Amino acid sequence: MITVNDLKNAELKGWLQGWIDLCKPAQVEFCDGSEQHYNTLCDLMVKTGTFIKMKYPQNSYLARSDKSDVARVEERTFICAKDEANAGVTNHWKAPAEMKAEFNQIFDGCMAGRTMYIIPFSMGNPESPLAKYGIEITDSAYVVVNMMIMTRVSQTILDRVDAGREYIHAVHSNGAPLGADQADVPWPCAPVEKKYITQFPDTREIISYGSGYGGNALLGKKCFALRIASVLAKEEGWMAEHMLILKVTNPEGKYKFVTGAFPSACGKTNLAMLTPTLPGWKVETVGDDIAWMRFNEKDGMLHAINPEAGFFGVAPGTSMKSNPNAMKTINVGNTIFTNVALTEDYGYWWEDGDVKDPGTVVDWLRRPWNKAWNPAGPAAHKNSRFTTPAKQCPVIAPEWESPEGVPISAILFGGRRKTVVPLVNESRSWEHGVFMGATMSSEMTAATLGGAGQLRFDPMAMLPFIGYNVTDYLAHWLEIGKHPGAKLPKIYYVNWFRRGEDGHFLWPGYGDNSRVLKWIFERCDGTAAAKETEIGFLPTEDAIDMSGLDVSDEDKKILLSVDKEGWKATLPQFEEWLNKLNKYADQGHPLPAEIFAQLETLKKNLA
Ligand code: SAT
Ligand code: MN
Repeated sequence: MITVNDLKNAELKGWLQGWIDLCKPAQVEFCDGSEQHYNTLCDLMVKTGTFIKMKYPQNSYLARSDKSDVARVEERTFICAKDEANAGVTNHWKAPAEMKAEFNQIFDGCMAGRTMYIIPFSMGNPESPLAKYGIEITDSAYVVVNMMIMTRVSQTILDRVDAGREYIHAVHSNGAPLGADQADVPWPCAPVEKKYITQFPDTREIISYGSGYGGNALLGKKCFALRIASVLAKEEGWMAEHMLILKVTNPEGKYKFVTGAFPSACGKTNLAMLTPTLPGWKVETVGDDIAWMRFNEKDGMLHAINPEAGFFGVAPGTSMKSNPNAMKTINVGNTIFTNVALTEDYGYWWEDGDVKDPGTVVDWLRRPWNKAWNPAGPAAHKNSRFTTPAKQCPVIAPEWESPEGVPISAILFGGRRKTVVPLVNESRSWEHGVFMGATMSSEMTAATLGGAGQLRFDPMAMLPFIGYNVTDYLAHWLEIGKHPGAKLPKIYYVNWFRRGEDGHFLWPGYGDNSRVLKWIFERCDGTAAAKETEIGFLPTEDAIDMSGLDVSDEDKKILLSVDKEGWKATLPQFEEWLNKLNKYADQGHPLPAEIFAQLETLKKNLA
């Protein structure tokens, strides 16, 4: 086992030793990414009670979190840029020096009685020119094994960093030191008001304290691959986006790659692994959450890589009906379940899965649970997750680890809109597409603050993930559109969630979304028909393949037409939103004039 003293890189050594001196762990352990280390850590967690070994699927474990530590905590997430205007209206901000001073106190001794793990990892195939490396320090074995699934961890990466390769500095602690006579708990963490998820864009650092859950602690994911990467992408002329990547192949064997940005709970993972209902069409998966895209100078196209190596998917609602390929991926084994229910025979269970009534199970709060007892809450937490290797997915695209990435022909944006927004709408231009992304929105339900009919905006599905001012982010999107010699992807706004007056879904969704993908595929080839409307190019009535589909003519019409009055009524909300983004205009962060110009065009078209 290597130690800090074996390293040659003075910067790396100094950084690690600084954190060791501050955190005061009982021991330090380097991670080499080996199966042996993975198994050792899993066995250790079974002994300490963090993990339960499951009987099914094979080589899989269940973890149950503290009940206060179940999701990303946006109100405790900060962009520590030089000044507040650099963080912009979509982020919480703290001054870097202040934050560091506070960390010097709260990290002092925070790993007492615990092991500090050092994880060298790569986002993307380590041999890809689009990949970036990181080192995460953590006191959580749970984080180590999840990082081993979600990223590429290896000794080679440590060797390359030691030899001087650039890396992102990431530090995580559960914030629960263990006293000499203190009994441990299965899921150590700090109370919500002591949690901090911080990004320092100027020094490319991530420091996370107090939470062991998901994106709070697996720092390669949202913290690195989106918040920090979005800053790097702006500086270096590429894009880090909250997008799935899929490959769609037509019956003649011709294929294209498409990315899609959707807010959470809009079925991104399902779309990425879709089983087409159209005969002869095929969809394969490159990624389900994050895309890094860069211009390829040979073909002028944006090429995308999936920086991740696994899926961290929401369990409830995943079933053989909603996403058979995700179920098959999980069932290969080697999966970590977090906060799902445990069946009597040590298998998994969650709401809206394949088994309707599991009998008596142990719920995520470790209590006996049975449907017949009318329990107060669900057996699986609604943000319960599976962590599973992408390579196990039966429809993983052969190109998914391609070093040069996959050429992107189309970008999809979409939200959840019951009204107004048609099934699919092609942007007139890149700039118009950027406007569509900037005004991406979903309806709030009556239960959400703000009430029904109000829109919740989520630009490019990046609201909590843009590591700098959102206006500069939109300017960067426009800048990408001006890349010399670029063959830009076409941009589409899709809406699977339109409803009729009586509330029924107009569109079946799931595998039938392949019909929309087919139209987009053929638009990219210039062979599918469209009509120009006030809001963009919509499919003509018969341009979308509706063969064998049980949708009434009346519903088809609504799905493929422009609700002019509805759009007009939306305009004031668009305008209010864009003005809100523009808060730091006079501090050097104006919303690009082009975005306002697009709003004016839309107004004029609808007048
Ligand atoms: O917890 S994660 O940020 O990794 C997943 C999510 O919230 O989208
Ligand atoms: Mn996501």
